[in-house]
Amino acid sequence: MNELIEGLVISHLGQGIAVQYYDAIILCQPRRKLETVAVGDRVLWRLSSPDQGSIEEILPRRSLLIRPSSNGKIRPVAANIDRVFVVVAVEPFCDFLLIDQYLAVCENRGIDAAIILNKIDLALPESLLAELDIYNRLGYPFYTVSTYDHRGLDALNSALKDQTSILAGQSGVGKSSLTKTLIPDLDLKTKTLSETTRHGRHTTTAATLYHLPGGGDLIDSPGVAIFGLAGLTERHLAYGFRDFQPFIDQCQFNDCRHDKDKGCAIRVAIEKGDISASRYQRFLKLREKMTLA
Ligand SMILES: Nc1nc2c(ncn2[C@@H]2O[C@H](COP(=O)(O)OP(=O)(O)OP(=O)(O)O)[C@@H](O)[C@H]2O)c(=O)[nH]1
Ligand SMILES: [Mg+2]
Ligand SMILES: [Zn+2]
Repeated sequence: MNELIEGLVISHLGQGIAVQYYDAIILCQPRRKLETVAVGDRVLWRLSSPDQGSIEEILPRRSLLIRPSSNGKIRPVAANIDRVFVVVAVEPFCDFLLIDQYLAVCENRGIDAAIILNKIDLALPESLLAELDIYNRLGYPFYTVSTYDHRGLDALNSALKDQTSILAGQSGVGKSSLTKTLIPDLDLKTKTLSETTRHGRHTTTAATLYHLPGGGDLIDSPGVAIFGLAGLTERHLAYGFRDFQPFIDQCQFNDCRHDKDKGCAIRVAIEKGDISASRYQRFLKLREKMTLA
């Protein structure tokens, strides 16, 4: 029997799971009945053939992002994440509903969150900056960058140090461009990965973990659906709005839906300007989306 070895899951590939062990990347299959393995998982694996492995165990996770899977269950997508960086850009249009959704998930899962505005080499509308400033005032770190002229990348690099981060956001905002800019020898690593899998060209179809030269890991993720509100209740959603938290317990009724309810402290806070009306409108929209799902 081969001995068990600890490794790090860096990507899901069509033919299996890429596990990193020192400088090697080993294509592994999960053993039968193992729960779903996620990018960022630390696992125990063993060699099952000269160049392939079997994942025997998932080590305890310190955080987990999930999404609904096709069979109505939930599926883990990324594990051991310290911070989610929500990437938005001057174009395509900034999807604030998506930002609020990501932040609400992070708030509930005990994962830090920050926002990156990319493509600041393009003309910046004042209204965009004003709306994004709301998040900064709520305590979410805010980075403005351009992968074209490299503005803001030093500050972002320092923020990524010594932790595991994931880039999330709409398709086309520049997550992969940022990853490539921050990790100069990325093409080399991608090549190693494709050689291991004999899969040809690498595209952002699966979340992939890379090591940053200055320390820390960065996961580039595909498109929007990397994680969602799966597993959260209406109550969780309200709690997920950080600006609501101080007021939730002050509502007159325990089961307040913060809508047309009598004595709702959230609505009073909006009238006083303590909660932004646009955030509140998006809360209502997200809640509707949740009940439809
Ligand atoms: N003007 C400008 N364009 C950028 C910048 N960064 C990336 N782009 C462009 O934006 C487009 C999308 O970039 P990607 O990095 O592929 O976007 P992504 O977020 O990885 O997209 P998905 O993988 O589909 O989720 C490309 O055409 C890039 O050249 C930037 O700083 N400024
Ligand atoms: Mg990409
Ligand atoms: Zn209320």
